[in-house]
Amino acid sequence: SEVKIGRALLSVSDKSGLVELGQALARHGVELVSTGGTAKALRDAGLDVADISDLTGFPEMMDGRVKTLHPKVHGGLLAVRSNAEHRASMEEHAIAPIDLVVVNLYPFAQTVARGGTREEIIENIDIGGPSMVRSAAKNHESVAIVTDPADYTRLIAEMDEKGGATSYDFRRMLCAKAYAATAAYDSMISQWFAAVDQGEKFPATRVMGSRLAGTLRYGENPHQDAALYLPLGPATSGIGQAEQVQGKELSYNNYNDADAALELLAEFRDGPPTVVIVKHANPCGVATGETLVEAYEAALACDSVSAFGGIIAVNRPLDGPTAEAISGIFTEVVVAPGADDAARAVFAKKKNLRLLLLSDGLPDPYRRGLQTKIIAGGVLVQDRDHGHVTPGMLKVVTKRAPTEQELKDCLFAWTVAKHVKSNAIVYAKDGVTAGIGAGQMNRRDSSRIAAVKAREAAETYNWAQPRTVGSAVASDAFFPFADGLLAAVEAGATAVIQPGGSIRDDDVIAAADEAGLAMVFTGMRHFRH
Ligand code: 93A
Repeated sequence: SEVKIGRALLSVSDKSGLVELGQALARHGVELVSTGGTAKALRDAGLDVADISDLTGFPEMMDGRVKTLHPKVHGGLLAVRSNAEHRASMEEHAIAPIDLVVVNLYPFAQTVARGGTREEIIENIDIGGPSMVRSAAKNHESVAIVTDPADYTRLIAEMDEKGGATSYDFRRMLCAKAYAATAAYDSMISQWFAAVDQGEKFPATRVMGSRLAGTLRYGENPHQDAALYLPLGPATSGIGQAEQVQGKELSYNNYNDADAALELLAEFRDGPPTVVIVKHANPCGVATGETLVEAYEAALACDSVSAFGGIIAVNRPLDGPTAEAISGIFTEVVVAPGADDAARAVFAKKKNLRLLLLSDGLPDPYRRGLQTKIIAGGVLVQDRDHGHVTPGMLKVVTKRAPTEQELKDCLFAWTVAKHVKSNAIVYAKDGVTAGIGAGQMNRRDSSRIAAVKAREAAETYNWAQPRTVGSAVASDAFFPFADGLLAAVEAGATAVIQPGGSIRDDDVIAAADEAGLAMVFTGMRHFRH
C-alpha cells in the first residue's frame, strides 16, 4: 500500500515552509503543479513548477474564483487507480494522476478577525481548496493530502524513509485531519453567517456536533440570553433526551440542576429505590430505601430547608404515594424513568411542576464522553468523570478495618461526593446521606457545614442525635491536614473514605487511629468545580 509520489499539486495561502517542501519534493523527482501565487513563490526559489492553467487548459479566472475546479484536477485526484474503467477514462480524457495535494485554505478566520469588509470576507471563502482536499482525502487509498504546514516535515521524513513513497497509515492519518480541517472551515463560515451577518446570537449549528433545539427564557440570570443545543448525531441518553409531560417551560437552571440530579442518580441505576434531591447543582439529600416513598422521605429529611424548590430524580417509575409525598413541598422538577396513572393524577394538580420522563431509562454513569468549559480566550476539554471506585480498589490504612455496614456507607457516601462541588464532604449512614458540605474553599469548612446540617435535621425531626453519629464520611480529595478529619470525628463519624496521597497522610492516619476510626483510601479523586 505504499504509493510513490510522481506528481504533486501545491496550492497554499500560508506559504510558510513551502520552499523547503518544494525542494524536498524536487529532490525526490516529483513533478510540481501549482496555482498562481504558489507557483511564483516556488519559481522565485529556483524550482521547476508547472502552472495549473497549463494542466487544465483554462486560465485562472474570475478573480481566482475558478482555478482548480476542473476534471483534469479532480479526475486526477479521484480516479481509483485499480479500477480499469477509471483508468480508461483517464486515458480517454488525458487526465494524469495526482498523488499528493498540499493545500491550505483562504484565510477566512483571519479576514474576519482583522475586521475585513463583507466583500473581503466573502471573497475569502475558499471553494477550490476544500474541493481538492475532499477529493484527495476520499481517495486516500492512493493520494496523500497535506492541509497543515506542521506536517511538511513528517511528509519529507516519510518520503525520505520510503524512497519517495507514502504508507497507507500515513495517508489515512492525513485524510482524517483533512476532513477535520474542511469541517472546521465550513463550521466557521456558517457561524459567521448566522452569528455576525444575520445578527443571531445562537447559530443554528455549532461545532461539537450539536444543533440549536430552542432558545430558553433566559440564562442563569434574567439578563443572560440562553439556548439549548442537542446532538446532531445519534441521541445519547441523559437529561437532554427527557420528555417533558407537564409543567412550565424548563429554564436554564432547571436543565442544569436536573442534569446534576440525573447524573448522580445514574450511579444507582442498578441499585435499590433511590432518590436524589438537588439544589443549585449540588445534592442536598440522597437516599436509598425499601420503597421509593421511603427513600424520598429519607432524602428530604437530610436537608429539608434546602429541598424547598428542589429538583428530584428517582430511579423507579413514580407511584402515587411518592408523588403525594413530593407534592408536600414546592418542587421545581421531577425526573423519573416513568410514572404510573396515580402519580400522574397527583402531579396533574400541580400545574407548575415539571415532570420529565426518561423512556430510555437512566444513562450509563461510566460512559465515555467529553466535557467542555469555555474560558476567556479559550476552551477547556476533558473526559467526563467516568471514574468509579470498586471495593477491590480500597486500601484499609487504619488499624481498624471498616465493618460491612461501614464499608457500604463509605461507598455510598463516596459516590454522592463525586457529584458534590468541591470541596465535598458527605456523611452517610444506612444508605442515606446524613450531611452534605459542598463548594467550600477549605475541607474543614465543608466538614463543619455538613455536620451543622445533620444537627439541624435532628432538631427538625426530633431525633435523639444527628445521623452523623456512627456514620461514614467521604471526602472528594485527600485531607491535607488532620483537622478536617477531626471535625468528622467530632460529628460522630466512625469510618472514612478518601483518596489518600497527601504528604501528611501519616498524620491523618495517626489521628484516625487515635479516634478508633476505620479509614480506606480509594486512590482516585473526584474534584468537581
Ligand atoms: O477561489 S477558489 O475557491 N477557487 C479555486 O478554484 C481554487 N483553487 C485553489 N480558491 C482556490 N484555491 C485556493 O487558492 C487554495 O485553497 C489556496 O488557499 C489558494 C492558493 O492560491 P495561490 O497559489 O494563487 O496563492
